[in-house]
Amino acid sequence: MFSKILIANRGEIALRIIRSARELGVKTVAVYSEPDKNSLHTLLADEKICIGPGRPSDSYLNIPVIMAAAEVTKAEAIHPGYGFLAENPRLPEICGSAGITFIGPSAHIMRLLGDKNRARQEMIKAKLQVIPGSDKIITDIDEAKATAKKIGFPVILKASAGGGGKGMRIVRAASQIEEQFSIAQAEAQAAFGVPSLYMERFLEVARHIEVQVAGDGKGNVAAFGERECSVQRKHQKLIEEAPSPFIDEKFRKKIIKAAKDAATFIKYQSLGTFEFLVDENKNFYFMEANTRVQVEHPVTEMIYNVDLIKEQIIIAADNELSLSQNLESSGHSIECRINAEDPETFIPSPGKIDFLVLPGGQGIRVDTAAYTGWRIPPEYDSLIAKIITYAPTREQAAQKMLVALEMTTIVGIKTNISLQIKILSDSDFKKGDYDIRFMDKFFTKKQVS
Ligand code: MV4
Repeated sequence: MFSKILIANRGEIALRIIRSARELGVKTVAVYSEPDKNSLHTLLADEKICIGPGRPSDSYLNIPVIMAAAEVTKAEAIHPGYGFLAENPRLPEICGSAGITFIGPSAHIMRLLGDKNRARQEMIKAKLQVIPGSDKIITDIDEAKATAKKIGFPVILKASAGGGGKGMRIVRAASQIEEQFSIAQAEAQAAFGVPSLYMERFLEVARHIEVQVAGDGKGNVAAFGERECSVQRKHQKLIEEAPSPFIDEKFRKKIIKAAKDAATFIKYQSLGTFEFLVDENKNFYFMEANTRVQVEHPVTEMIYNVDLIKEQIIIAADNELSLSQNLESSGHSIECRINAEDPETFIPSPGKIDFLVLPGGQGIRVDTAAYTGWRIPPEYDSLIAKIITYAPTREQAAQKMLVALEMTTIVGIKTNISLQIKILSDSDFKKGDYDIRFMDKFFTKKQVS
């Protein structure tokens, strides 16, 4: 096992990684930007080192400075968390040449799955069902028109360098394809520096369901059950749960097998997530794969009684999967993301937390780096806490969440807690009767009432 690792991240995920590392007897180095001087990860790590100003590109995204911090502190490995450098193949590459272990997949796997068109083609080879679409990058408008005609409207144009909803355009009719293609190409070029687009048929009614995997890079893969992530707004997930209320045991076996086969096919290494769209008839289609630990990993941890971050560190240290390949889950877990933002306008609300009371008790977990007196810096995302509940049934986990949300007090900044309470109280949510259109419908319903 490593004796010391550096955490190239901040906030709740930095604390989450410190916790698992300490349980493994591994010392930690926190890196922080100037506005994060009083952030909790700098207080709880064994060592800390300032890596620059608040702007992400000057600190948490600055590879040379992070490598220098690892060398100065003699850290043997780097954990990137999520966001920031987590899916940048340059980091594992440079770690390799510096003799430092990157806690995550190889640069090769990252490039393969980070290119969403390439990932799609690779998953066809792995015999996964993908959404009907283009078989390569579409380079001009004539090709776009011909492909759309072949697969049928509505279609969706996606940036190959995108993912997570960035750089997508839905096209509902042939008359719009020329305009939408040009816009999407320009957007992809501006956002990612690459104009590459691919096309899929747009599924109007679908659920976003993802499967957690862990692999050793040698073809051994453990696949966990699914997470249901359809409650999202503008591609930001708000609530995740495991298992999905939509999935029965027979279907679960099929989707887990698909993810496991896919990860085995590419000899996946480290923690990863395979995302699927599931239609009304329970057809499931590979959408994209993420090569990092995800924000919503706790719901899987709760029902499988596993510490995924610990496993991720062990895989990186030993090149071996210590997990049993027959995993069993029980109960139900729900996660609500608490954001520092106006619950109606969604405008971020950074500032000082004057008073903070977090919920607790049986089956309640809070992953956060917030504390009374902390000033949330405006430079970073607005996620300030994740409340996670666990109970034998979905109804009990949801009831527990409602009480936990009501017993949470955050004074000084605006949060989305009141919105989360309304979602948990919604009759369709309570029934588990929702898909990716849920939040749009939810806001429409609210206008009417
Ligand atoms: C889709 C889709 C329907 N059809 N692709 C969104 C995030 C990124 N991972 C891909 N996403 C989607 N891809 C096809 N072919 C629906 C989504 C999607 C979505 C789209 C519009 C509005 C909200 C959405 C929420 C989740 C997924």
